[in-house]
Amino acid sequence: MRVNYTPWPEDEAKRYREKGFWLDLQLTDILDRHLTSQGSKTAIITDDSRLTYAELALYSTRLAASLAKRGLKAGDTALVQLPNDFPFYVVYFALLRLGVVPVNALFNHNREELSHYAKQLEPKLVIGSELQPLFKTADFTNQLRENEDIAFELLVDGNVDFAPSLRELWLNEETDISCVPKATGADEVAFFQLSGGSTGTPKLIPRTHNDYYYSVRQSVDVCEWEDSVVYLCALPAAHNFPLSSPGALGVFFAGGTLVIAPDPSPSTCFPLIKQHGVNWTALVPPAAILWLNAPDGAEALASLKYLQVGGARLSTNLAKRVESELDVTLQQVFGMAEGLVNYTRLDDDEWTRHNTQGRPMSEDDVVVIVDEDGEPVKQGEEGLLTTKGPYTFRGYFNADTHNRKAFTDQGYYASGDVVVQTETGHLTVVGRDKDQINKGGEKIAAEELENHLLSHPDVFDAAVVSMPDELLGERICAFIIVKKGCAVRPVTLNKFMRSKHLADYKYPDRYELIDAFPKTKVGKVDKKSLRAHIATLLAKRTPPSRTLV
Ligand code: OOB
Repeated sequence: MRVNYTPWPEDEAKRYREKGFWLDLQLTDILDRHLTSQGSKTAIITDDSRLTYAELALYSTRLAASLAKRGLKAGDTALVQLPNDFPFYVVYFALLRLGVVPVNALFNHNREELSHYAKQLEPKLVIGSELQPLFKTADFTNQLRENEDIAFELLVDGNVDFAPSLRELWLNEETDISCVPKATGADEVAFFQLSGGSTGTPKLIPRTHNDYYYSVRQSVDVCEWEDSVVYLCALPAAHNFPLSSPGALGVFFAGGTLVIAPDPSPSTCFPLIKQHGVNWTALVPPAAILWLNAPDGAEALASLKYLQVGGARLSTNLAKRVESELDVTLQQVFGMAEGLVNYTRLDDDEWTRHNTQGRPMSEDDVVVIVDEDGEPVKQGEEGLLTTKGPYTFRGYFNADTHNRKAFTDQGYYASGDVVVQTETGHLTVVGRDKDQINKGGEKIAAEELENHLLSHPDVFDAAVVSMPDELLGERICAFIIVKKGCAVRPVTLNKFMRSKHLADYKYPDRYELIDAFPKTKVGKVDKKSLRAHIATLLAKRTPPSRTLV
């Protein structure tokens, strides 16, 4: 095992192989299987370029060869941050070919998140884009090398004088592609997914070739994709939803065409859908609301047959509106980067499509809904979702202590979602028992923000909770107890938080002064009552605290 991970128990691994779930194939097979029959078909369309399957395969092989020449080898790790554009996939497949294991940071991740991943992974390779200010100059990567005491190769997509240009490496026709070493085992970690997390430090999720390839094939099967699929990727490319549910990898597996949008706004997406005859896409609920509110939606979306919505709860009311106003069939998707993905099926009845978030995609997904003591609840009662299966991971990377909490004694992953299961096995997400905010599909760990807030000299204590928001579903409210004799203003706190260089979506949207936190019976901060408190203030339209004293 080159990159360390918690393997599946042997008997389960054996069953997944016997059932044909695990094929012992590399993820690169997703691409390479098409080369003889449809190499000349368009695989990717962006605003200003088109790539055939053959080009995507060739570019990724050339890049792999040139990285091998630079000394990178199977088992090395990489930190990659690229925007929604075709280089993301060239790099993804190049690293898979070499067995270099990347974490694909989201494009809005900032200095803090990237440094954190680098610290965990000690990457031998960093790839960035000049569209991201951190990679416009050498400062950030120099600091990274120094602070974390690591040495890595740096490639930048763009024209900078301190690093080689990424694209030139794959455009170089002189590259000797015979030097790409043979693929590594399908039981190896292929790449890391990012966890939304509920702890102070975001955790990495090792995904193997076997488990991920199965999740892609099974997703394609459930969605009945064929080579006629034209899918628009408008959500961040690295996210599990548009990458594999069935997402871009599903498109490549099915032999379809991937259209890439830089963002999910109607003004960006509608013309692309019209121009390229897009028939499938995936959105988070806030983007679906924007689409509903845009003029001429149904007309612009004439070619669109199916709209997936997931990442956060979609209300029944919105689910109905999506189908009636956009004239599409809705597919709800309730998934997690850790594994389990639930889909409503294309032939599910209207009630199921509008009121549930789907059912597990694999016959071997085991879902057990339990109460607070870990005892299974009766069918139809709400409880905590625990799960295991052929593509659900068995442990976060290098996080033994956290893993003991994240898994039950029987080895089931406890996702922290409160769900109800129907008789048909469909799940409705009714709440959450994890210290996380879900801001329109972006997950924020309360503890991560609390730690930053606590480092302010005038802050005595901090508790971060979600507050309701019409568009995003939830936003972030930070309750603050100020130290005796001190006074701070929300603007100062906001400035202080900005100096931490976090991803934009993580900054608190509101700060509230409080004298003391309400406590639960066992003496913990009672976040439920803080959430109720801020919801009441919002309902009464009470303006936020001006000064926290
Ligand atoms: C997807 O993955 P993550 O890892 O960003 O977030 C997982 C969490 C779930 O545990 C749940 O709390 C929430 O996001 N979630 C939903 C949901 N889909 C995800 N909550 C309510 N309704 C839904 N439809 O978000 C993800 C991964 C693959 C496919 C789709 C979404």
